[in-house]
Amino acid sequence: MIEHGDPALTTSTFEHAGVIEGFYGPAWQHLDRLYVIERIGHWGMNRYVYAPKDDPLHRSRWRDPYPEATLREFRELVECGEKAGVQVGFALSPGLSVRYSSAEDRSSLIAKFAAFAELGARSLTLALDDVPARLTHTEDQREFDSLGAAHVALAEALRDSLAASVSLFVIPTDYLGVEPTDYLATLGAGLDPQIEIGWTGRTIVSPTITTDEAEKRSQTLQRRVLIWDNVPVSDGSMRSMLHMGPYKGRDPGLPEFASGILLNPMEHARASCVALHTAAAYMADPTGYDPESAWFDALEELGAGATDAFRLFAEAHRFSPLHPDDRDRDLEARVAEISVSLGNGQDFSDALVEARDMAAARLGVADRLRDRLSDRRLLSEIEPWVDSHEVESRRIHIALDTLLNVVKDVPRSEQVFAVMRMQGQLTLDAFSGHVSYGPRRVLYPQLTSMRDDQMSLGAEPALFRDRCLADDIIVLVEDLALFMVAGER
Ligand code: LTM
Repeated sequence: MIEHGDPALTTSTFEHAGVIEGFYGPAWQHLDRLYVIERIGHWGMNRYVYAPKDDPLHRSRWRDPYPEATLREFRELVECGEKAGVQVGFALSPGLSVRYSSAEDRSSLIAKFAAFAELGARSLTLALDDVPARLTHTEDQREFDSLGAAHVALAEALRDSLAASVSLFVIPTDYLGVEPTDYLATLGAGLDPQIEIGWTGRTIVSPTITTDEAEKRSQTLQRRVLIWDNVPVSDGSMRSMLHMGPYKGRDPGLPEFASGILLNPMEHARASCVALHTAAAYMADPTGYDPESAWFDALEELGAGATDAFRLFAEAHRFSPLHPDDRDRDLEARVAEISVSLGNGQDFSDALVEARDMAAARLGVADRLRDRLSDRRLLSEIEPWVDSHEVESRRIHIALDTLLNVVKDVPRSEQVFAVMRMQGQLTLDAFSGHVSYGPRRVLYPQLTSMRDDQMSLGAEPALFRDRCLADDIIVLVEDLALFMVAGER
């Protein structure tokens, strides 16, 4: 861990550059929050927002005050941020139960936000995402023309209660998509231009975010957008995934139409730092950003003690909507060489030996990480995937090793027994539900709208099936080995 006072490497071109801890599932531990705030400050980011969906006092029980002990921890976060150059802010998400027309509810919300401001928080967030997209209480339907009007009234009351030095972010209920909605037009026209309004891109986990899309949304909102980027988050239907690829697919021109980017991380704080480190490099220099060299730098730093093993491990955990083709690029390239040579009737034995040796190197990754990775909290976060990586690496190794035995000039019986032995060995390894080398099946929440009448999945690839590289290699070996032992010699 770096010492406080370690200077930031770079600064961001965005006014707001950082992290919003806004995922579903177990929230980070205090110690990890301190670590991330320190690190992102060092990498040049300047914002952290506390908004964990499953903290009841943030969302379902938003009216109840935080206990003293939690407020003490929050103060520590603010102080840590001050030393690291990171403004620490807090969010509340009252939309599941708030009565927008109730003076009492408005006062409770304002008072709870005021407690954050007293701790020294300089940015506060009203999170109205994932709440009913219509007014549900009769008294609200009587008082407001629309949900948008109710949200404007609440946000404006909050803005009026805060000192001018405190920034206010609003995460709207329509937070994704590019086309205007009446709701967004109401927010754009009604909210003080100083209030930032969030947007996740054209879907929830946007594979790319273009300057044109940001421009369009900023026109509707009558201000630059604040991007809530659902990278590298892995909650809900994505929990089997570990997203360790570099930040990618964000246009260099975004600063013109986006005031900032806040990344929503995984529940695994330390593992999220691979994406955060690379995103900091993008935000420091969107035009010169090179995802692969930024990724290399991130792995060097975070994988200290076992960098080579950490790189091989991360390589097998890049798959996500940002990297839908990445399963383990070097290994995959070598296996593709075998297929191509085979198709052309050429000798593939060198490529096969190389691929088998690559599998052997991957088989040693688990032990090397367990023995040598310096960051033991990182190791414990990734441990289930270290296990699945070991299981899948063994399956790949068994398959390629079998093929090497089959292609040798040995008695037919040895070839046949090698194929039969392989089937026995492969079925011994149980799958764990944690994904390495690409998913067998995963559903990404790629919604196209938050409106009941327009909601659908599917404009972006959402369901990824049969993408496991280990399975692909086994199928290739099975087909080839069975073909070779089937015919006349
Ligand atoms: O993205 C937003 C604005 N809200 C939620 C997040 O809390 C959640 O973590 C992500 C990913 O599942 N999706 C959301 O819709």
